[in-house]
Amino acid sequence: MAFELPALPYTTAALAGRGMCQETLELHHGKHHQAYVTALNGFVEKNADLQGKTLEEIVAFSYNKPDLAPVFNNAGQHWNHILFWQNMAADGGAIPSKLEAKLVEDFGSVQSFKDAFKAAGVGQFGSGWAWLVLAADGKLKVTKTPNGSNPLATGEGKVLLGVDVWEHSYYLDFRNRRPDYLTNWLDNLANYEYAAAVLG
Ligand code: MN3
Repeated sequence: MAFELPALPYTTAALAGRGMCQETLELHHGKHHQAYVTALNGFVEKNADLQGKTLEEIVAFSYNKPDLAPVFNNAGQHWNHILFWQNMAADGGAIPSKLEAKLVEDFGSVQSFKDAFKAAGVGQFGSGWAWLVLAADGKLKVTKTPNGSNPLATGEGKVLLGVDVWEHSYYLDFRNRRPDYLTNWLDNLANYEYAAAVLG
């Protein structure tokens, strides 16, 4: 069965008052994410090795295989964006107490977590993603990946939050100011309820 673009969990206008305008979401979801899904389906159609595999299996299978780099890029981006839409909310920014306690335990303070996350996003040269993951040692960690890669592929941990730092994610709202986009994302858009649910 072909992969499909998931519906957004809110309207394209829902985040406009929180620093992500309707046009950004229309283009990002309807054009960019759709293009990854369409490209991925095209690769699966032509490659029997990919058929019958879940998205997660295709990401793992194509990781670090130079001849499958286009497959990995599009499968990774499909996986990343499915997560990204869930990682934002119209009432984002509020951190549940259980997650807050874990952030304080592992980073020293909520602000230290935000500083580390923002530094990862700003420090990702070119396109990519910044992540909050639960690592195998049980600690929360911040990491970053280039282009379409993700912690599922690299094995860095279970993803609690991921933010898209490709320019298409913020250029209409923040122009070249990626640090401002990330500050706003953490304070007003991030769905910490989702992150807390993953933490369990
Ligand atoms: Mn994107």
